[in-house]
Amino acid sequence: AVESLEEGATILRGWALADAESLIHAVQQGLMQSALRQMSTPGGKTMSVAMSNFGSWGWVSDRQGYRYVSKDPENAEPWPEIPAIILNLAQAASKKAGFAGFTPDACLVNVYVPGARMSLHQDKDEQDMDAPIVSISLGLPATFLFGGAQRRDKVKRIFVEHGDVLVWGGPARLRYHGVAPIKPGEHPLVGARRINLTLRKAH
Ligand code: MD5
Ligand code: FE
Repeated sequence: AVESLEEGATILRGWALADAESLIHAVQQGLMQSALRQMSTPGGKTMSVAMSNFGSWGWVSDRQGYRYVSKDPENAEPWPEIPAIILNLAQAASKKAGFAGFTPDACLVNVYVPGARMSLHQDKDEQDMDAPIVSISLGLPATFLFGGAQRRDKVKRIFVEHGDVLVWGGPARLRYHGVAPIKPGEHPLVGARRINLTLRKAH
């Protein structure tokens, strides 16, 4: 089922379901090379979400700020390649949502345990704001917070679950957004976690 949320924002419910086991396997393989870690914010807090990256560019946060880097600071090696199964799914989803020719060079892996959350923010560390962002949800469900162009704007709550794919582009690309604290639970394939794969064109 394809739902349009707002101009530029599309939910493809269950779009990743058929590939879920292969996606999870590919994520686990990549994480053996670049392990999950809890990054610090520039303000010195530890993020509740554990992260890693695949692709030519990986998003990192530390006391110096937010940026994309080509090597994993933990092992000084390039990030693992974006697994083909993830890349193909993201390209098919973006095309379905009306963004042909999406060539992501960054895949952020976000892993949420119950209680983990992501506060309201904009994604503005990428150079190409014309490219959409594709987000693949696996494991425990979440309440996605979809705001406006300004932090104070009213926020819509969107329930996202295992297999859902969201495409954010055009006027939705710079909306404020976040994730409410994950509720306790156990997912049969993933355990007590939510995995979110976020594909972007960073450069
Ligand atoms: C997540 N991750 O569920 C989300 C999925 C992040 C992040 O927010 O920065 O890692 S990406 C959601 C997104 C991206 C760009 C625009 C909008 C939402 N939006 O307009 O709401 O872990
Ligand atoms: Fe974001």
